Amino acid sequence: MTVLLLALLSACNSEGPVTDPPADAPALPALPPTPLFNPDSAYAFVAKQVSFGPRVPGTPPHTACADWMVAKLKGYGAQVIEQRATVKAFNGKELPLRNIIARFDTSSKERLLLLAHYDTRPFADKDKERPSEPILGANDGGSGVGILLEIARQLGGKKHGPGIDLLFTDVEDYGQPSGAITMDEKSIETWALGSQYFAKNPHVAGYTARFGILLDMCGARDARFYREAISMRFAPAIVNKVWRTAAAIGYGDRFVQESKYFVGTDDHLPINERLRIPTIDIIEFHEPTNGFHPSWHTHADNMDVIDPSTLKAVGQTVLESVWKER
Ligand code: AHN
Ligand code: ZN
Repeated sequence: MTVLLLALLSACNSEGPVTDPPADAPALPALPPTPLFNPDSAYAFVAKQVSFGPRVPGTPPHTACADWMVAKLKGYGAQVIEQRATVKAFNGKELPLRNIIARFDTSSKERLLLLAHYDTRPFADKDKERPSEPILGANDGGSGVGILLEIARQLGGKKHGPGIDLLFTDVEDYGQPSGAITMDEKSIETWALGSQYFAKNPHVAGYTARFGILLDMCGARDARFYREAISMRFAPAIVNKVWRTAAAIGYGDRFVQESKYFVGTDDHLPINERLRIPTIDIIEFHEPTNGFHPSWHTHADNMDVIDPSTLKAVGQTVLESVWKER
């Protein structure tokens, strides 16, 4: 009797029977482990961009930074395609446009698109001091590019699922000054000129991709990323996939399962609207300002804002999301 009672008790405590998988279960091919995103390397890539000075289209620091990016990307084994054009800014100024596309595994017909803008805002229109001078754009511009360059370093030569195109857009941030959200159609069209150009003139005839991920302002200390409204309109399944992936690898605190409407437009809009590639925007929502980070479009957008642990949370989540895609 005592023996039976003990047996019953231990059965209640156990988590259920431990059994081997059935012998006829198909063996899944093991996925190669996801490369480790190095936050110090990404941080150094942001610092390097900032060291050129403001990357305003048509200025020498912009050219020097673009040349450095192209050399780096080629060094990691990418095929690099540049798109050059002249575009007109909202103020009538003619600007040289230079989109940079780095292609990995060009033989693969299945593609994924990762993008970020590398130009920086030509004025600090949200700053009380020196509002007509250009900003350093460590977070706004620098962070997304830094993360993508580290992803390029990790992808170089490694075979995984779909081929990857990295798109570094130009002339994203030369738009008509306005607040977020409250932008009319005409004002919206003055932003993201490089992405608009790409959507009308893709680098490969008939280009498409399974999905796209845009990185914008992904470097500030303690940054939180909410489900962004334009992304939810065009690509809710991709938002869910990426946010779930973040939680699965331990970044659920950074990627919050809540939607916020605070972005007027961004580089993902033309890609969604014209190319019909479901593309999301990973962009910080800053709770205290109910919108962008306080350094946004000010001279405070410098290296003091950038924290490697934020670069890591975003970079590892994006790497994991593309690596698990078969
Ligand atoms: C607005 O919503 C006004 N701008 C989002 C695009 C942007 C500008 N991202 C960085 N700078
Ligand atoms: Zn900006």
